[in-house]
Amino acid sequence: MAKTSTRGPAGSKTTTSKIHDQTMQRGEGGELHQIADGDVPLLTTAQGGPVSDDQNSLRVGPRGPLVMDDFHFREKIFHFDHERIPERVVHARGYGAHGYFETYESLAAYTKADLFQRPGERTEAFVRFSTVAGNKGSADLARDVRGFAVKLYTQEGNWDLVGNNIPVFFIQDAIKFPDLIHAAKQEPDRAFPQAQTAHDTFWDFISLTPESMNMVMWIMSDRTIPRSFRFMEGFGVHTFRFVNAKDESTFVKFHWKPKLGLQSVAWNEAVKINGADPDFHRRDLWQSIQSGNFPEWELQVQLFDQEFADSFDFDVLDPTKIIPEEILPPVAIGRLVLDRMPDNFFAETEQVAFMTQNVPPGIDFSNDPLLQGRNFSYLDTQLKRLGGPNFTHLPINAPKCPFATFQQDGHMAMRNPVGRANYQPNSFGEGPRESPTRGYSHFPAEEQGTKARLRPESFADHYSQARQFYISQTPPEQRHIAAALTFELSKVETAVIRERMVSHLLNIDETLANTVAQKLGFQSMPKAADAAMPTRQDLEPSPSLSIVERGPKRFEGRKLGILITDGVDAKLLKNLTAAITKEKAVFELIAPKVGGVKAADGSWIGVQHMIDGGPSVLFDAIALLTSAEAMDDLVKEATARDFVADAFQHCKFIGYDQSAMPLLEKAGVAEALDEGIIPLPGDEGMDGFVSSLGKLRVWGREPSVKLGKA
Ligand code: HDE
Repeated sequence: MAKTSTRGPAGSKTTTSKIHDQTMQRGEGGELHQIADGDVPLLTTAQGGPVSDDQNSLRVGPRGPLVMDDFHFREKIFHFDHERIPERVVHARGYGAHGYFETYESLAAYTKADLFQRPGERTEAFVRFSTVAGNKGSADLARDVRGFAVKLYTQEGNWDLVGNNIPVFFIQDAIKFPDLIHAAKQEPDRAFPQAQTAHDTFWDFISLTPESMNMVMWIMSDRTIPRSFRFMEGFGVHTFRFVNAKDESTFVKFHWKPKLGLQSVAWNEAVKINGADPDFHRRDLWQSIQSGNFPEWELQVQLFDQEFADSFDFDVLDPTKIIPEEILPPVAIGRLVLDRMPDNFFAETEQVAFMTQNVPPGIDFSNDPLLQGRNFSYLDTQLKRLGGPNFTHLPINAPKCPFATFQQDGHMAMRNPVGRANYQPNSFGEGPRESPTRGYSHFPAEEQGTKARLRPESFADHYSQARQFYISQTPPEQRHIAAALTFELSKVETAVIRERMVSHLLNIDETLANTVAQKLGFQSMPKAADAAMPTRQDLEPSPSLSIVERGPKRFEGRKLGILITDGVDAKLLKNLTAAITKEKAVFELIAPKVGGVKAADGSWIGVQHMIDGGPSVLFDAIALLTSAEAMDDLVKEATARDFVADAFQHCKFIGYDQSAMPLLEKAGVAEALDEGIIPLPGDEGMDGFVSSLGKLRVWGREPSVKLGKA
């Protein structure tokens, strides 16, 4: 039988990050073992029993059957077989990080919520970003809404603000949620498409659900293909209430505004990123936090009273509507910084349980029927997913303030009440008691009405805000909406569904409807959809709805891809990378071989990618620092030509030194040099180039490339 001659101390901790020396030893039968040595922790079973051989299962003779005595094998395989838990029914693919929320000023006048009382106070936070429709293993750049779920571990209990990166939703009543999600996810008979809304059942449901039209404009905009979680807005969506110590209520809508501005990718870019790096958003968050560039958002609130609500054009309880920021400017009340990745993805990001009903005193709900339905749903889903009622015992879900309940037992109970009395009132003076003064009090809203299944008249206008969103976009963004609708509907096989959608578009914007119909090859236009209320033409555009208007002013936080070759001018490269670093942006080097390149001065420069592995879609802008001698080979390389042609097509800035001109020519770019194609170092030096990069895209180029033609 196998034997090892040395072992570490039994029970030594296995959670060490130190890399230990492991030695290989041969057992009596000649088998090789890696053995615990010196301070190497000893491998044990989950029961703590020391393990002698983790390479070979117990058997009778070298070629004989395995035996049931092998409790180590049994336990190891048993545990492995149970490693998976059900993925979230929606928002299955997600990525999270820890951080903190910092309050700017006391909000005592509006809310008694403890976290908003003291300026400068920090509250621990965990945030999980997600896509909605795709399964856990789907790609990051699916066209989809992004979840933006924030857990704030306040001193009066956890507050979960479970929002999205879009401030409106598809439906007005939670009872329609299963239908919406069934229609959006893969079709049940064929189990595809995954992580795509471009299919019949989704557009069938949508085209039969006029209340979704505002959301349709948002999801067909570039909001659903964000460049990074770091450059997205987040929204609480519903109207909530702030409640102060005098029990006075103020309505509130929550907005997270990214410090580095908004940015999305182009659709053609998204398609390619999904192939080049399906983990693009994960990697981006990981890299930026690990390198100390902590993403930051400001929490802004729109505060209003009943009088404003009554005078507003739409019902503030309708989650398919916004209150334009130009009408009710949001006020900044704090900032959220993400500065630490989880130690373990499963333990934290996968097991985190967000629930809209987690609110501390001072924050309350409105009668938004979607919100009220959500308050019912989230607890159920955690029970199913995490397997029992004790999911709050998991460290990621447990409050970080003192807490005491009489809850006990159940699967995996790690905390039970101590003492004799596990109830109250009791005569033993044991256990916690409720407090009418310190405990959560629900806002005493007066309610009355007849019990019925109905939808209020005030929810009936389905097109006006959809139109407002569309007319608030810049021309490139309007082109993208038309292109996205065309693409999605081109994947719909059932002609009547396409027509039905265009008939809705006619109620939103006639030019948009005509463009889409023409691009889809309609022979004639359908008539406009019957509308419960006519579309209002008098709503002013709201520039704050445009991503381009909310874009960054600088290249900070973005990534430059620099293609270099043998013979590169090392000094030029150094000047460029120094200018990028000064801008608080990052760069990665790409070369024909991942081993690196030999610069003109003989120095060796290491790189991050070979050309095939580092296409330009992974970067916000590119630079070409090459050499005349490397050009002959480089121009023959299709991926090098794509590197340039894609960057051009995606309207990115391209810096180049003169030696790269043949590559620009071969990529079909040389004859279209515009202000975004910049010779390096150029008149204003590298700083001038880097400051141009702050514009991110040369939108003026777009109509001349295929991408721009809707
Ligand atoms: Fe969710 N939603 N949702 N949702 N939702 C879930 O809870 C649900 C809605 C949102 O990163 C589930 O833990 C209903 C709106 C996010 O873990 C589930 C309705 C908004 C996340 C659920 C909605 C959201 C979820 C699935 C219609 C934006 C991911 C797994 C009334 C304001 C949280 C889970 C995370 C997750 C139900 C609509 C955001 C099933 C019934 C509107 C960000 O409970």
